Amino acid sequence: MQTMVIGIAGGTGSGKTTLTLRLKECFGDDVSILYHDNYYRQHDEMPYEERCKLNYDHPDAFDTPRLIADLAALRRGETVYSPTYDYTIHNRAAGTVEVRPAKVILVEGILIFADPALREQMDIRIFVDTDADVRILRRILRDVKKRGRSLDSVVEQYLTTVKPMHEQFVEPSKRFADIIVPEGGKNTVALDMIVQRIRSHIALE
Ligand code: UZR
Ligand code: MG
Repeated sequence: MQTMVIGIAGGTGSGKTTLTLRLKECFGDDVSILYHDNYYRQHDEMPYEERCKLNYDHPDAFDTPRLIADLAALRRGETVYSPTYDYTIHNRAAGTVEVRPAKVILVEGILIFADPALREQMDIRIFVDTDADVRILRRILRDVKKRGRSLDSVVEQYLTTVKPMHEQFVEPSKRFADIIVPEGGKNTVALDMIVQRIRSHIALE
């Protein structure tokens, strides 16, 4: 089986996860997903207050070699056990998720195009491009409702790390994209085109 790897990058709150989940809904078992966020490094020795202050928007925050190794294993037809992450405690969670080999592997994350070794593994690179004002509004709602944050902490984090790291690493990585999708999963024209491309790959395999 020839595996097709599709990278889905973009700033925080851009709509990457929505696009990824739409594609998964369309193709079921033919698509597997690796989330770079699940490969955030583990910081068990560090107290919670310290972990809150870490820079999670820098490429070094991730164990990218492990993600690359898992992607290689999937290509060889092996099932992998991806770590999981708990944003509410800023640390790796206890369980793992089983990720099975599939005709199409989606790799999702803000910084997946910033790492050359990872980037080279992708057959198609998609960058979800959404205005910063829309992204921060989405991020506030999401982090307060789903990631256990206060409004003040989201604003503080955005200004101290998220925005500067976006400008330094995420935005410049857009140059490596094959396709730029405005607004992510709600862009039905772009979604249809990507779906057609995946469908033709699946039909060939
Ligand atoms: P998405 N993040 C945290 O806030 N805490 C963590 O422990 C790990 C990650 C945030 C990270 C990044 N940044 O902006 C975001 N900060 O998760 C990426 N600060 O996730 O693409 O779903 O927004
Ligand atoms: Mg997301």
